[in-house]
Amino acid sequence: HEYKDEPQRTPDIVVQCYKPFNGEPPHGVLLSRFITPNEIHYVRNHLPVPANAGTINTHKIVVEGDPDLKLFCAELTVQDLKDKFEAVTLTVTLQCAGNRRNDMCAVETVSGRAPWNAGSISTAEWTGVRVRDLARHIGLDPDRARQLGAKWLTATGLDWHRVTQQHFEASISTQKALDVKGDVIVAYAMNGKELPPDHGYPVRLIVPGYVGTRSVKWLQRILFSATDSQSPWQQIDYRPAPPSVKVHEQAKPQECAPLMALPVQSAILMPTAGSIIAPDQTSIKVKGYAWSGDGHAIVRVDVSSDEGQSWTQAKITEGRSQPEGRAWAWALWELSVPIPSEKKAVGGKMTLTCKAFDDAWNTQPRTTAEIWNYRGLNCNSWHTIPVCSQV
Ligand code: MTE
Ligand code: MO
Repeated sequence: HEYKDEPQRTPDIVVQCYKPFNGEPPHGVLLSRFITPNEIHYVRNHLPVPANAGTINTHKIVVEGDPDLKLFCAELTVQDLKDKFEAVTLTVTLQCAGNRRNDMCAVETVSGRAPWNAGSISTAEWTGVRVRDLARHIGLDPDRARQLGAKWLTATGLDWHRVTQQHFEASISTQKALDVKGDVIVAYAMNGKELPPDHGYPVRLIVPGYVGTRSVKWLQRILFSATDSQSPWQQIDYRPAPPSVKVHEQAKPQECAPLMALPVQSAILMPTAGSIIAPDQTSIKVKGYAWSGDGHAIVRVDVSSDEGQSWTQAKITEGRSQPEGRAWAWALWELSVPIPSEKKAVGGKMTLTCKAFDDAWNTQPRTTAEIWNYRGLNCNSWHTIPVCSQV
């Protein structure tokens, strides 16, 4: 009965898990739009959708500092956010740390629950107010934060873990939160509409360029303090261990850094794995996305049809003109790949692989094995899918 207040969801979403709800958009639809429609934006919940989230008229968020810091404490309604602070709209791609976990599962069993395919990533236009402005409202700017040693911002959600009696919570550095170029906002609109229940109604944090889990939904409190959240989501879960760690009992989370800014990623969404090449087909249209963390723009995407021996540059069709150093959204790309005649033989097999480069010329690791971790986090190796000719 914990899950009795779950919202209605479109049957189009590909469900990874019902309780808590996790689902990814159908890949064809995801790829057909630069901005993902609200109804099919991937959903990653750790807990039941909170029933006590109030409405956009009654909900309040608290912005405060640890008592030692002697900052003001502000209680703000959504109307206060709209009245007292400048509104900003940002196009942001959110990606779950579990995106492409299925590729990690293919190397070795992982403990992360949902075997996400390459669709736990989506892009939306988020409207809200800058956390930098909220901090200034309680007397905190970057200099003051440094003097006070207020290194962390902790965001608390309204969703609740019945057994451990904890609200969902995650932290980011105050440096990122207050950076003019960090673009961290408290959002009250998604693609021009109120946030849907699954995406944090009525307000959520948006931390562009960082792993999705820092963008805390159903936001009830922002706290500045010297230490980060002691929640398991901050201290344990989102810390990739080296491949030598096979099970949770062997892990030493305190020796592993938490995921914050994510590395460069790309994936092929069209064709889908296992697609059949028709006998008269001489080429195949390959399409996908590429994205990099921390505001890095995608500058090139290459595709290979021979396991990475040779590569051809794809055409970036959307997402090329984003603000410098603040390219928070993905790029979409496509390429027509010729099919060599020997691959057209009955039962002939071919693979398609992509990799992207960002504007710091970071690229993706070749194999999944070299970055495998027992939780199946942060899979950004070359993305390969098999296709074959008719049998
Ligand atoms: N915030 C709260 N309060 N509870 C959650 O379970 N999940 C996080 C993050 N914020 C979560 C949360 C994770 S892991 C991800 S990837 C993103 O929300 C997903 O956001 P979305 O469901 O809007 O796509
Ligand atoms: Mo996530």
